[in-house]
Amino acid sequence: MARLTTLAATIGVTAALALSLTSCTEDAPAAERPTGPNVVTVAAMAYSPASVTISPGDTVTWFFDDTGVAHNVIGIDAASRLLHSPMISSGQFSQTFDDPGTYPYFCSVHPNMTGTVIVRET
Ligand SMILES: [Cu+2]
Repeated sequence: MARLTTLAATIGVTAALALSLTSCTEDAPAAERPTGPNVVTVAAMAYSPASVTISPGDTVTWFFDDTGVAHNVIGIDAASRLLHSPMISSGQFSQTFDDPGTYPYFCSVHPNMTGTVIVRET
């Protein structure tokens, strides 16, 4: 009897999953998260991952997806010369890093949102 109940539950979950997959709405397509290894998602009041390590010449892309809350990417100290994105609630911002070093940044309206780009030595 217990086995039957488990089986029924499994079928129920599978059916629910199939239903949710087919009921995706087609209107107002959400922006697709860019693919690639150096993408930082800006959501839930945080940068994720908060730290990315890249090689010189690599580009980091921030994908803004925080349900309408606008954020930016502003470099701290020396990094401020390189990192200054617009304040946006959707879309993306990319920056190429040519020089090895550590580039800390934050969101100027939510200073507890912080992240770091580390450009390794060649
Ligand atoms: Cu913010």
